Amino acid sequence: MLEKLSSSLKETLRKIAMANRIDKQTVDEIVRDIQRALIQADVKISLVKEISNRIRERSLKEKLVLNPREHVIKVVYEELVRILGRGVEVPLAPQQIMMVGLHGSGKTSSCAKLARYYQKKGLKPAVICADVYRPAASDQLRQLCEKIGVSFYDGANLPAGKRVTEIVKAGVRGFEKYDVKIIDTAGRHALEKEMIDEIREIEEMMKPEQRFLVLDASIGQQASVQARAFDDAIGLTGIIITKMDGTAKGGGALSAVSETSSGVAFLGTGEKVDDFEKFESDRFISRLLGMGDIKSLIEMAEESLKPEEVDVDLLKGKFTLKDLYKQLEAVKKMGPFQKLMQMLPLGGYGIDLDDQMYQITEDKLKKFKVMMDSMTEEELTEPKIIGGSRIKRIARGSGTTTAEVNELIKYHKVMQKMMKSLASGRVKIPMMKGMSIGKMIKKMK
Ligand SMILES: Nc1nc2c(ncn2[C@@H]2O[C@H](COP(=O)(O)OP(=O)(O)OP(=O)(O)O)[C@@H](O)[C@H]2O)c(=O)[nH]1
Ligand SMILES: [Mg+2]
Repeated sequence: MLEKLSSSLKETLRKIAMANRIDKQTVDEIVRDIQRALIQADVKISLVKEISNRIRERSLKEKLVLNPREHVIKVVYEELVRILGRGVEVPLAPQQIMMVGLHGSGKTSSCAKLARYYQKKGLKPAVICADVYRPAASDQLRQLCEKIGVSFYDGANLPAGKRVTEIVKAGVRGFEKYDVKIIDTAGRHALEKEMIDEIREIEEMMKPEQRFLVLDASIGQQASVQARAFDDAIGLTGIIITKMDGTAKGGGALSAVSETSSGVAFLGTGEKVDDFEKFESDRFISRLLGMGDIKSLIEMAEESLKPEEVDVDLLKGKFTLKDLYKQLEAVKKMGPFQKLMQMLPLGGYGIDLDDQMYQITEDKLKKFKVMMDSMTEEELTEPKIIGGSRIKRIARGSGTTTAEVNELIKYHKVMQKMMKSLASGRVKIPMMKGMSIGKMIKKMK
């Protein structure tokens, strides 16, 4: 999905991490890369310009809370989230949902996907087919529903020549005991008056809580025209963009939609019924950037920078192996170590870690923990006392080598020194648990 955009943005972030300094020239370069990536993904030029200006402004003028590289990454991330919109709330409650959209946009498939979504959340969905124009329409929907064990109604029991509104009314009445009633409607080739009249009529009669427009991602920026027209007709509550798996233009549809009064609710990412996901722009961007849960990382970094959050004991200059251990645990809790390392501005130290090196680093940390498990209480609190014979014993006990134990001791010394510098106020490093570990690792390389 949007692979090209994703890989260019990842490359840009890597450049930021590797930059020696964040100055005007670097920011200009970053902005140019982002522009190129967004234009290729079909995002509207005016939006691209806007995001460029904002990144330039914010990167250079905003007061720094994080270090300069992290600050730029944060700005880029927040601005990308902003152009995609936040996504819309989709309540997990009993409700009626009406699906509208042009011919072939993916309404019928999305009805089944949506039913599956609610089913997985523990609600009981049912689907009503209100497409009497295409003979195969009801068979298609019935088959999809049968596959996932969802009840289905198409008015087959009503007299011939029934109107769409009668079918919907009978269906909703019949499914009274169901939580979520999803109504599929017929598509047309264009925004014709009859189609609009028909969906208006259904809308006025049923007053469905949700009115979802289904859009094919490959229409790109055209998305906003359609979204506006349907919004005028029935007041949209959300948009489902389908076929995200098959186009490089997904950025166009996504960003165009965020310009309308409605936002993206779901994404269709394939033909199978489970190829469907709730849209949350921050998650989506994190994934495009290949950064795990960047939002929580940024929040954590910011929080841990607040003065009152600083661990006083650490700053007193007494930094034991146990403290180191605690920090390692914190790193673990924060999720995949590799992702964290990728977030760190390693470039400033001229370190370019490839994937394999990340892996070794994580293994190394695991080993450190095993070694610490082989130490006595005294050794853990007063690492100074660990001399040659103790090192040998610890290595034997933990199945490691003396060189590896030495490395841990050195690791601890560097960290302790950094803590002391921090306490004296000479050096300012982010107190993010884990960030400091990362910096230490870099110093050791
Ligand atoms: N690859 C991919 N194909 C999809 C996706 N969503 C729908 N399709 C395919 O697109 C085609 C049209 O989907 P439908 O669900 O029938 O579209 P519709 O809007 O109901 O079409 P009409 O009822 O004719 O207006 C089908 O072949 C689907 O399998 C998606 O997210 N990814
Ligand atoms: Mg259909």
